[in-house]
Amino acid sequence: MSTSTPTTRPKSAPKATKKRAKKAAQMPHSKEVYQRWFREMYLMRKFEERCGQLYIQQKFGGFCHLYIGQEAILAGASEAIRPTDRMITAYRDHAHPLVLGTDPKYVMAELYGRRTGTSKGKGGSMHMFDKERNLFGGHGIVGGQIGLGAGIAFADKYRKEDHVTLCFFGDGAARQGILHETFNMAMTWKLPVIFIVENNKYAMGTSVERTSNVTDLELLGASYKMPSATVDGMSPEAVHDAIKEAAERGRRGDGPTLLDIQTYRYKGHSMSDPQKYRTKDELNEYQEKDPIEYVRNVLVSQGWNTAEELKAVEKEVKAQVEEAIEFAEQSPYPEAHELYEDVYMTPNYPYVKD
Ligand SMILES: Cc1ncc(C[n+]2csc(CCOP(=O)(O)OP(=O)(O)O)c2C)c(N)n1
Ligand SMILES: [Mg+2]
Repeated sequence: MSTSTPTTRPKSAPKATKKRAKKAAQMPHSKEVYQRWFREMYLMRKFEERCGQLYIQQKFGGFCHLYIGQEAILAGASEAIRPTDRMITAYRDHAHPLVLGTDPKYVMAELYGRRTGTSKGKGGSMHMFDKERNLFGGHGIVGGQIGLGAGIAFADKYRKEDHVTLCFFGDGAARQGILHETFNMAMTWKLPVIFIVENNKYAMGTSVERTSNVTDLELLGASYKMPSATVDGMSPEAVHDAIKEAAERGRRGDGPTLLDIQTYRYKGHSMSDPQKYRTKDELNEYQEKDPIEYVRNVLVSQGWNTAEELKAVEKEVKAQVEEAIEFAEQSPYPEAHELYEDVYMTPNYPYVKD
């Protein structure tokens, strides 16, 4: 099997990212943070590029929604929260466990439907969970996790624990009715939840403009007087700052925040999307702002790393991804009887009678 990967990296480092990196004489974060961001985002990107290839080779089935292009959101978010905080998201969820530190081999094994996967091979691409790292999935029902996210925050508030829940959903999910009921209750009860729209401009092939006369999603918080902001999702720093502020608000007991984070997915909605609804120019516009190239330029222009050192990091990450594939392919499938296990957590669940 070939290990060469198609790259979503622009051929030459785009001018825009160079300019952004050089302009900042004093960077807002330390060398270590930018180095971590580089490794993390490169891992998300390479892992997903390989997922795309493996899916086409029919190594695993089901759905496969790639996060490529949106990595700066998770890089910025993970730097702004505590390990005890919670995350919940939709089906575009392979990168979330990776940024939280789940070993890529368990994520890959889940994609392969193997028993060693994060959901014991019974969830697949859309249902990544990691209890230890407080990742509450991976949900396929568009918008379903909006209510669940508020529920997790409710539980934390009820137990007087100072965790914050990051509830991610798409621009399409933002149009679901559940958002309004949840926003109302979350504001009434001042729940420690951050509603994060990963606004990649499209819900499958439907643009934000085609969905509503209100295209500024930040305004969805207005009827509930929910503090809201629009954030540049191609900038890990901007995402970090917005989430840090929102997390502090939640922990202070001042309730939820809505963040409309502007991003872009370089690939189609899923693997079977001909992408007729958008232009190459639009894609190029965002690739010019590629967050991995931006962070690479920061590290090199600040003299924190040489280009060669970053190439060495890329090599390590690629090897890690290949190891994950190897692990997944060597792992067994679950047994048939396992279908009936892990369905309910509580043995004497009071609402289910034999
Ligand atoms: C309740 C429900 N309706 C429709 C679908 C089919 N569907 C799957 S993904 C999707 C688009 C959602 O887009 P968005 O929320 O913007 O997220 P993105 O895929 O862009 O990350 C739709 C309509 C679904 N899974 N669930
Ligand atoms: Mg979308």
